[in-house]
Amino acid sequence: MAPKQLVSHSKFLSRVLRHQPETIGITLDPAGWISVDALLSAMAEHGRPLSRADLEEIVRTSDKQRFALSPDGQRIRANQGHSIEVELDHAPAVPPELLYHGTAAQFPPAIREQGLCRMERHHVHLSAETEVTLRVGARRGRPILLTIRAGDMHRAGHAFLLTPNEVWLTDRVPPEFIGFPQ
Ligand code: HQG
Repeated sequence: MAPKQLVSHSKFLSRVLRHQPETIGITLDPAGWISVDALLSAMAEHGRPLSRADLEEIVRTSDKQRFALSPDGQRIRANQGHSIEVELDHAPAVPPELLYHGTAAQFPPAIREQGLCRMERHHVHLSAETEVTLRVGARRGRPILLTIRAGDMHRAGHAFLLTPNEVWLTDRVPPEFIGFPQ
């Protein structure tokens, strides 16, 4: 499948598996899973035919591993980024001392006041690396890298979850744990 088509299908899958399953008449289970058969037939009915092989290619090649297939290959879900209510059962984990969050230059004044909030998503997304993280910030303006004292947060009782694709999730980051660039 052409890269452009892959990206278009991947965006569509993000929308139905994270935000609006009802637009193609599907319902996700409480952990966000849907059977691959049900998904593919609903997509076909809504003018988005996709073969199982192409779906598997999208899962395999998604740059951020946005989707996961169940071990038996019968079900699929988004790994993170949901706005609908799902219980992802990602593993609670002890974070490294420092994690990073990429944001854009216009946001730090509000973030200094409120900390990092999950906005439309379920969690605040943090990362142990800086390169991709800066690119995440660049989606919304001039990128700014925030340094999060995750070890201190954890010792203060904040829970962290680690997704299979190494995204660290937490409910919020209070301002006192955030380092801003000079
Ligand atoms: C900012 C995408 C003002 C926050 C990306 C961010 C990532 C605040 C934006 C993944 C704030 C929310 C996650 C506050 C947070 N005041 N602004 N108090 N608290 N913000 O997209 O972390 O393509 O919901 O800094 O590439 O940018 O979906 O989160 O700029 O990996 O797979 O509010 O989503 O991946 O934006 O991105 P988002 P994010 P996918």
